[in-house]
Amino acid sequence: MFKSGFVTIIGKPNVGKSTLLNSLIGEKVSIVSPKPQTTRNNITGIKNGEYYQIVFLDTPGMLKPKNKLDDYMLQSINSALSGIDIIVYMLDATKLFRDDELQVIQNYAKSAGKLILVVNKTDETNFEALYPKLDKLNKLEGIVEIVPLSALRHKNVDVLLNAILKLLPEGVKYYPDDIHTDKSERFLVSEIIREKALWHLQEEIPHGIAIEIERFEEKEKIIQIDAVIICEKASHKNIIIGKGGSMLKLIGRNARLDIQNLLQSKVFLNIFVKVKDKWRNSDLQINTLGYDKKEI
Ligand SMILES: Nc1nc2c(ncn2[C@@H]2O[C@H](COP(=O)(O)OP(=O)(O)OP(=O)(O)O)[C@@H](O)[C@H]2O)c(=O)[nH]1
Ligand SMILES: [Mg+2]
Repeated sequence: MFKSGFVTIIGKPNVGKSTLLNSLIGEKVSIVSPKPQTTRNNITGIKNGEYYQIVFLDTPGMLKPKNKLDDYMLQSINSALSGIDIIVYMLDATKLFRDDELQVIQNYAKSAGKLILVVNKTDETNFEALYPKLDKLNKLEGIVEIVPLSALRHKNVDVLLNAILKLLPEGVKYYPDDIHTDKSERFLVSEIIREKALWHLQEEIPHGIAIEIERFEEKEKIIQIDAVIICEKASHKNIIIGKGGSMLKLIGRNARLDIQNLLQSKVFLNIFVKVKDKWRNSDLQINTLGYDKKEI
C-alpha cells in the first residue's frame, strides 16, 4: 500500500519550524535564522520513501498582524491548514507554555483531528525542567502524540516521522521523486539572500527588507544573477551597504556560496540596494515582491 498526504507545520515565530522541515527533508528548502519572522511564505518540502510521499508545508510563525505583509503571512498559515491530513504544532522547550497557546492547540486538535505536538530544542533543556511542561501537554485532549526532539541536532526526528507515517492515509504520489520543493530557483535564490541579510543585519532592518531578482541568466559556464535588496529607509540603505560596501560584500559572499551549492554552478552575483518607503503596508508593493494573497 502506498501512503501519501499533506502535513502542515505551525507554531509561534522562532520555535524551529523551518529547521525541522530541513531536517525531515535532508535538504535545505526553507531558510533559518535566529530572528523571529524569518519565514514569510508557505514552503513545501517533499519527503519520499519507498512506500510513501509526505508533502510538508512550513509556515510563517503565528503572530498578531501589524501590517499588510503580516496579513499575508497570517493568510498563508490559514491556507496551509485547509485540506491537510496532519498538523504538526511546534513548541519551544526552553520557553514557558502559556495557557492561551495551549487553548489554541486544544482548539486545533478538536477541529482538525490529527494533531501531533512537537516540543523542539530539547538539546537546550534537561529532563527536570521539561517533565512538568510535558505533563501540562499530556492533559490536553485529542492530541495524537507528543514528540520531544531537537531539529537542530536531528535527535528524535525519526520518531516524529514514524508518528506521521502511522497516521498517513493511503494515497497517490503528488510529485516526482527527484524534487524536494515546488518553489522556483529564483525564489530559493531570493530567500538565500534574505537569510544572509537576516543573519548579518540587526534590529528592525532585516524585517523591513525584501529581495527582487532582476536578472537570472544562464550562460555557458556561469549563472549571472542581479538582485535588489529593498529596504524601508535611506538610513537602512546605508547600513545595508556598510562602510566601503563591506556589509553588502559580506551578505553577497555568503549568499553566493549557498546559491552555487543550490544551482550546482558558478554564480556571478550582483546585489543592489533600493529604498521603497513603507512597502510592507502597500498592497501593490507586497504583491510585486512575492507576497500576493491571490497566489497563496
Ligand atoms: N538549540 C536549538 N536551536 C534550534 C533548534 N531548532 C531550531 N533552532 C534555532 O532556532 C532559531 C529559529 O529557527 P527557525 O527554524 O528559523 O524557526 P522558525 O520557527 O521557522 O521561525 P519563523 O520562520 O520566524 O517562524 C534558529 O537560530 C535555529 O538554529 C533546536 O532543536 N535546538
Ligand atoms: Mg521559519
